[in-house]
Amino acid sequence: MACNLILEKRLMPDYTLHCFLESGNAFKPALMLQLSQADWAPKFVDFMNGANRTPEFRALNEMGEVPVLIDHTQDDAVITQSGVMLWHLADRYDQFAASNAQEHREVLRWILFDNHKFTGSLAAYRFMSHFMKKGDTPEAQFMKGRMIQAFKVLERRLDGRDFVATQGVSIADLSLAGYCFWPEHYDTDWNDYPNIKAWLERIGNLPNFATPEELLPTE
Ligand SMILES: N[C@@H](CCC(=O)N[C@@H](CS)C(=O)NCC(=O)O)C(=O)O
Repeated sequence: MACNLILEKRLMPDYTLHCFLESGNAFKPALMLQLSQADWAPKFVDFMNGANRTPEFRALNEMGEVPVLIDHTQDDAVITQSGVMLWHLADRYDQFAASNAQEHREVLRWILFDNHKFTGSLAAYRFMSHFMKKGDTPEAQFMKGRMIQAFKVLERRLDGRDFVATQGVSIADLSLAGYCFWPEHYDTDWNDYPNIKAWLERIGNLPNFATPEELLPTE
């Protein structure tokens, strides 16, 4: 029995991430885990067939949202909201975090902007346009307008800066970059946003960077 327990512990990764490839929200913690060279495993959620709306999934996350991170090093703590995951992992690996109160406010400010305005509009427009093929509806066009406004905010912010919230890369950058590697899915050419393009190249050049396709499962 004790032997089995020890074996199970050895086979169990430190983290399980419930996720699927198309989810930029899942890519945010996946990228953080990858850049931290953490011991983690993805667990596929069949989102396109409604797996996130099942009672089993809601028992895990009452919000019915992907991603969900299980921290096996902390009594299988269930963590939802990618921003909370990023914060949790930054604490654990002591990198990409804020190092003083002012940076703390900046990192949080940009993660909130990302969740509400940037990812909030981009992911909705991408879903309507690329996946539902309903990009011409007034609702989709409204979201596209919000998305472009959010792009302009980020483009201006990155004028003369390498990263969004702190001098070096922080979890705010990882949050904002979550959906940025599929520009063709939301009619965007990053050449139109040279500061964002250069910032994405900086993120892509971080040691151990991997793409969503390399990190997230399709089945
Ligand atoms: N703010 C959340 C957003 C998560 C989210 O909206 N995930 C999508 C998949 S990428 C989802 O589960 N949507 C289901 C729904 O909105 O009901 C986060 O950052 O984790």
